[in-house]
Amino acid sequence: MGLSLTQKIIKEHLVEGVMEAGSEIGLRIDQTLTQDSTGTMAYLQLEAMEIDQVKTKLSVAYIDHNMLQEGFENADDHKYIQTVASKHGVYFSRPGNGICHQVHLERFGVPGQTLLGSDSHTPTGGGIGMLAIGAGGLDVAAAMAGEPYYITMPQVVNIRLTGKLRPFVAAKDVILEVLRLLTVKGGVGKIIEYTGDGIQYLTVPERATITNMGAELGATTSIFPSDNVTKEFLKAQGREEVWTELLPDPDAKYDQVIEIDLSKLEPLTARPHSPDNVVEVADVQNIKVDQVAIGSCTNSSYQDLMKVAQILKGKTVHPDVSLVISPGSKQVLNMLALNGGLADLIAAGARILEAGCGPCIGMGQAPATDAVSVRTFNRNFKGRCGTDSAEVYLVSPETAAITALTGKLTDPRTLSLDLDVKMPEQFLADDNMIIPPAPAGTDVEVIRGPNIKPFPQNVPLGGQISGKVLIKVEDNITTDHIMPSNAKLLPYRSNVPYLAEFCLTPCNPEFPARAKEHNGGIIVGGENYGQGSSREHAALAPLQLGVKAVLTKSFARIHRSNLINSGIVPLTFVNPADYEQISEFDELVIENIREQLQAGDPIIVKNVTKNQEYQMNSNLSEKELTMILAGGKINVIKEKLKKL
Ligand code: MIC
Ligand code: SF4
Repeated sequence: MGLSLTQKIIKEHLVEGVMEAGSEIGLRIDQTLTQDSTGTMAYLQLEAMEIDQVKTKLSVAYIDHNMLQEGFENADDHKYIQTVASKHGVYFSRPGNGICHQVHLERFGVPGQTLLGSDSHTPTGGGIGMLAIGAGGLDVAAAMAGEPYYITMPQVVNIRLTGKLRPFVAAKDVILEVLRLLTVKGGVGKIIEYTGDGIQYLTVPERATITNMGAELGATTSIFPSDNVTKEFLKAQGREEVWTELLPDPDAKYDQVIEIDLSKLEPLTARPHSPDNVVEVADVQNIKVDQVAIGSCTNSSYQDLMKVAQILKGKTVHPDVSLVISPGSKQVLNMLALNGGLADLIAAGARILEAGCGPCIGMGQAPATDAVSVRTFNRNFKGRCGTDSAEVYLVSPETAAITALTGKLTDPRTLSLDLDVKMPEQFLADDNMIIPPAPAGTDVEVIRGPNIKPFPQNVPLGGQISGKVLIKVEDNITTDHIMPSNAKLLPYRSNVPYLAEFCLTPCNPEFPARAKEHNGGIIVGGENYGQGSSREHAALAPLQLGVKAVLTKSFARIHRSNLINSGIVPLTFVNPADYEQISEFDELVIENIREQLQAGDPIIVKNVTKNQEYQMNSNLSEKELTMILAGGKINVIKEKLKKL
């Protein structure tokens, strides 16, 4: 039987397990990436593993998130990352060089290789034919130390793209359509593989827009074949030598096949407050808009920003709109500066930021009270933009640009303009903002500022878990709810005790105080708990507050792993209706938890307050069980090191 592209890459990297959906597999990781807001933690953990030089083919540390330097904190973290990277054999991408995913695609990605990144949008690399997976910082640190990455072998879903996009319908509309079809939990436990005649018309940055936002489906990753389009892109980046052809076998078998005719797609938008709340732009036209934000790792390629520049050329941004542009990389910004595109953007009134994540993670440019903000980003969760009452719509760069001119959400096909943006034959490939590591053995001093505090560490699991239900939350709670990130909090990513004071506060401002009052306890959640980012702070902050277990209808993949890595027990209801029975402040007890977990049968949770019992699944793999019993991954690694 033929193999899918995913199976081919997994087969090539399989170090443990069998390639059957549902069984645990260990993968050899070729490349890693970190960014600064998850990176400090990842490198602290790497240091704790006492590894001298990273064991990967390539590891890169990017600075792209914490770019506002209101105080010393972010600059301290940048210095720490720069020095620790240099010491351990990691390349360092300086602040200003761009967003990790975009720069990695441009300068480092290699078709057929595996990439593990401490950021949920690492699957952007799938645009170039990499198997690129997002994970918590500790998993990435372990991969840098040469450990395999363990996952449950996902199902492989084939999305066959046919036809060709019509003018003013964009790659963003393709992934919004997939989100409309599958929803934000439709990709959990799955890898999405794109094939079909239609992919020949999609450039690598367009493909990367699609794989990037596969994160919003909850998918393990998304991938496109490596074909002539990939070759042309790599050639234009001066890296043709890393290209190899990588296609699925013609008789490859998939777990599910979905067909999308590109020629039938319309410009789409995800309405507040979820990326799967998708409708046609034409159906919600004329909503008055206060802010337009263009950029992010989803949509700030050269082509994206040149289209925006052509739409804005010679015009002025609507008087009621603030247009902000955050370019994805120095390469793109520099090329636009040289070809006049940047001048067109500035002349039209765009507010130009440095290359980085910027407003996507609420680092500045928070909209006004009750404002409507139209963004080319990937997430529109409530409050993520920095303003709780703002309404965020996600759209393509074409829709965003015309909207900035009209002041109303506008279907870009109303433009009487022929866009003419071609892929450059040659990108401006200058890696002067990437610093190679010091040669192995060099004595590099690692600089640690006062912002870097020790991270909480768990103890081995005791005989029983008991505690109050500190909070009960609904479906689709994001890590932005669990551990909010914005310009005020992001600087404290290396200071978990401080961050913990804000844990789950968007759901209930009392949560941290409750947790302290009751000496920790238990969280109860609905479906897809912990969707969104890879930040392990969404597990470390609850750990800091004494949370012992999280009971939900289902978990998002990365957050579940982060809980396990932190030694917090994740359980799901055998009977989801039991969720309704539990109330906040109920006293729960799980007796003989170690034995119950080891037996592998449903776990009995007693509700002492209501005199009820619930059955819960743990679904722990052997490796996960070891971590939970040991009180987290670091304890397992330390044990292993002791034995060496
Ligand atoms: C995000 O888009 O939410 C982030 C910020 O990039 C996160 C990582 C983080 O929280 O630092 C992600 O997507 O993993
Ligand atoms: Fe940065 Fe936004 Fe991409 Fe996260 S989603 S990596 S914050 S640009």
